[in-house]
Amino acid sequence: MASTQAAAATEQAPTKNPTLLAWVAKMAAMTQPDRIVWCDGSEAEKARLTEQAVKDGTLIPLNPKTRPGCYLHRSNPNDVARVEHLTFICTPNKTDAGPTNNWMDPEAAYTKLGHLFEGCMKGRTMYVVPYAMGPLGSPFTKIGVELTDSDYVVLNMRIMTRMGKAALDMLGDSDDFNRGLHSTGDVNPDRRYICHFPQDNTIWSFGSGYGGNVLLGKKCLALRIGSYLGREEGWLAEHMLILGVTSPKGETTYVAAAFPSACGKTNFAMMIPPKEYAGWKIETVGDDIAWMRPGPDGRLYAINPEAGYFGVVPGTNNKTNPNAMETISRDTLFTNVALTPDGDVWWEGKDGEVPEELIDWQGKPWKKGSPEKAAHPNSRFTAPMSNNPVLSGKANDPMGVPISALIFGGRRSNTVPLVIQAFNWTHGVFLGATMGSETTAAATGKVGVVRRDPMAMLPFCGYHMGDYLQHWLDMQKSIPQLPKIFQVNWFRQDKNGKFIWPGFGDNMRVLEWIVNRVHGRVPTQETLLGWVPRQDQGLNLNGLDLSAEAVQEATSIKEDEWKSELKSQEVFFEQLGTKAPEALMLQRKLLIARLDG
Ligand code: GTP
Ligand code: SPV
Ligand code: MN
Repeated sequence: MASTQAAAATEQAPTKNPTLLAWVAKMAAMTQPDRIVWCDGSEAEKARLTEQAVKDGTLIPLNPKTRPGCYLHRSNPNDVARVEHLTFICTPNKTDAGPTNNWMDPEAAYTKLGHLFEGCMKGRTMYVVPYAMGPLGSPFTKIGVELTDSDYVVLNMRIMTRMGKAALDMLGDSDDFNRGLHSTGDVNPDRRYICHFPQDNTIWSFGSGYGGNVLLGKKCLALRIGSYLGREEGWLAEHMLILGVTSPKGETTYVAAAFPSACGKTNFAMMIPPKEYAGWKIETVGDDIAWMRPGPDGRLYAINPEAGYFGVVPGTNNKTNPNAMETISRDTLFTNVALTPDGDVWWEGKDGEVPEELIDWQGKPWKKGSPEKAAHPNSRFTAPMSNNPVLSGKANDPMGVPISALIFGGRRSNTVPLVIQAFNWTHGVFLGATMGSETTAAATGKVGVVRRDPMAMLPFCGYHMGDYLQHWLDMQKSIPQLPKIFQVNWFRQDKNGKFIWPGFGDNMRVLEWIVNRVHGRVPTQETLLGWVPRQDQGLNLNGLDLSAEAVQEATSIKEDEWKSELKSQEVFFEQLGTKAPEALMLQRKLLIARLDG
C-alpha cells in the first residue's frame, strides 16, 4: 500500500526536484492518504476546493450580494487559538530552545508524532502545498512545502502566501525548503502537538485545524524557524507590522512595530489618520510579520513575507478600521464569527444595531441580550492583502522598504506611558526586551494577565531568548544607519477601567511625533525612561477630544509603578541566567540608578 502511494506521489508531481519527491513519498508512506494532490494555486483549483469544502460542511457560503466570495468556517470549539503549551522547539540540546520555550528531544518528538501520523490520512487526501514566504524572486524569500489533509488549510494558505506553481518554480531543484507536515487528526487537545525542528528546517503539526497552529508558513516558519535562520544568517524575523507614512510634502517614512497578539498591529498598519491630518497617508506593507536585513545603502530593509491577513474580527468596524472593513467585504474566509439570518456575518463591536437573532460561532441559536459572545473573541478573517485599499505599492517589492523607526508596544492598563524614544539602539533593545503585555484570546489560557513578552516574540522565538536578545544587540554592528527605537502603549486605563487614549486613527498623533523625531525635527524632553514629547512642540492634540488631565494621565510616569515593574523584569532576566546579555543588565542598572538617584 505505502509503496503504491509513494509511487503515485512521484508520478503526478509537477516537479522533478528529487529531494522534494523523496520527502513527499516518505511522508505519504507514513500517513497513507488515499490520494495525493499537488496544488498549483490556480483559480480552477480554488473553485474545486471551495465547492468540496462547502459540500463537506467545512465552509458555509455567505450571501453573495453582501459578501461576494466569502465563507464562514466553524472550528471545533476546543480548537480556537494557538496552543502555546503544546508548541515545542525540538533542538538536540535543551538549552538551545531556552527557558521560554517548551522543548522535546528531536528523536523523541519524531517518534511520538510519527505514531500519531502513522496512517492518519487513510481515506483522506494529502495536499502538497508549495509556497513562498516573501515576494517571488526576492533575496529575502524562503520556500516551504506544507503537506496537509485539510482543504481549509489549503484555501487559507492560498490567501496567506504566494502558493502553487510559482513557488515550485522558484524552488527548482534546490533542497532548501521548509518541510511542513500537518494533519487535523481527530482534533483532540490531548493529542495536539506543534513541533519545530530548526536544524532540519522541519515542522510537524498534529491535531489542530486552527490558524497559527496549522498555517505553517506563518508563525511556525516565518517566526520560529525564521528567527533561528535569522540568527544564523544575520537578519531579523519579527512579529511586526510594516507601514509607510507619507506627509503632505510627499516624504515617505517606513516604520515597523511589534505589538503582541491581538494588541493592535493590523489596526495600526492600515489606520486612517484623523481629519486634522488632511494630506497625510498611511499605507500597509505588512500587518503581522517583518523580515529585516541590512541593505546595500546601510539602512535596515524589511519585507512582509505574507500575502494576506489573518486578522482579529471582534472590534473591527467602520470607525476603528474602515480599511479592514473594505478588505473583508469580499473573497474572505471568516472563522468562528456569528451568522445572521440573511447570510451575513456578525461579531461583537460591528457597526449598527445588535441583531435580534443569530447563529453563534458554535452553530447554536443566539438571542440579543444573551450573556454569551456570538462571535469567539479570537474569531478571525483571512483576506488577501490585495483587497486592502491602502496596500503599499512596495508590498510586493523584492527589495523591501527602508525602516527608519522600530516601535515596541504592549497592552498595559497602567505603568507604561503613551510614547517614549530610546536613548540609543542598546537602550531600545532594552525597551523591547522588557516589554510586558496583558494576555489576549489569541492563545488559549487566562486573558488579561501581564506577562513579559520580549519584542512580542515570547511565543514565537525559535531559540534561546537570551541569544535572541544578544542577536538584536549584535545587529547594530551591521546596520550603519540604525532605525530609531520607540515604545508605545495605547491601552492605559483610567480608574473606571476605560481606555484613556482614544487609539486607532488618533495613534497618528504619536506616529507623527515619531516621524518628526526620526528626521530630527522636534526637540524632546528627557525622563528616566527615555525621551518623551515636550508640553510645547510635542504631540499634536488639535481636534482631539481628550481633556488635558487625561493626556497627562496617559503620558505619566509613576515611580512606584516602575519600582514594581523592575521587580517583574528581574524575574524575567533571572530566567535567562548567564545568557541575559551584559549590555541589558547594564541598562537595567542605569534605570535603577535613575529611579533611586
Ligand atoms: P494578531 O493578529 O493577533 O497578531 O493581532 P494584532 O496585533 O494585529 O491586533 P489587532 O490590530 O487585530 O487588534 C486587536 C484588538 O485590539 C482588536 O479588537 C482591536 O479593535 C483592538 N485595538 C487595536 N488598536 C487599538 C487601539 O489603538 N486602542 C484600543 N483601545 N484598542 C485597539
Ligand atoms: C497571533 O496570534 O499573533 C496571530 C494569529 O497573528 S495566529 O496566526 O493564530 O498566530
Ligand atoms: Mn500575530
